[in-house]
Amino acid sequence: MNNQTERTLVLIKPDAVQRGLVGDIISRLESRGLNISGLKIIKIERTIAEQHYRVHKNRPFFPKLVDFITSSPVVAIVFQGRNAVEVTRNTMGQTNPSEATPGTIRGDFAIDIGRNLIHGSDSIKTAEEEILIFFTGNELLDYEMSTDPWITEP
Ligand code: DAT
Ligand code: MG
Repeated sequence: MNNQTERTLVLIKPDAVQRGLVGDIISRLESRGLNISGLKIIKIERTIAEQHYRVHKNRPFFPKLVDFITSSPVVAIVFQGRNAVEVTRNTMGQTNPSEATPGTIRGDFAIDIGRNLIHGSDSIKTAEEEILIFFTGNELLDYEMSTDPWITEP
């Protein structure tokens, strides 16, 4: 990883898995030019969900958020690339899908804030912390793609 490369955590949430949108969502981020460093399908345990969403623990929606994210499998992915955190957030769209711009994942496939399909880390620091919750070091690969120079100017 060069010093401009970032990693970010994506969770394809239970609603997206159940609706068969996993392929679409991965495809959008992959087509954007991000590379997959790690990927797995998991059922999140409650204590892990509470840790992942701990910044929201005093918000009224916290119990429902934890119920939802633990209700059915999620696909956890670490995407890697230049500005991966910001690029992923922009590709996801606004938190509330009814405000999300068409062309974004949430803006194209969702209407309810409680069913917004995808999680993406909101900063480089948060990404580092969140990745550690879901992946061990040997589950993450750092490799070159032959297309990299066609995606980012060296
Ligand atoms: P994001 O997922 O865009 O990073 P967030 O970190 O502010 O958004 O909130 C985490 C999740 O919590 C979000 O994806 C959906 C849920 N959530 C946020 N605000 C909410 C609200 N006002 N009512 C219900 N659920 C909410
Ligand atoms: Mg967030």
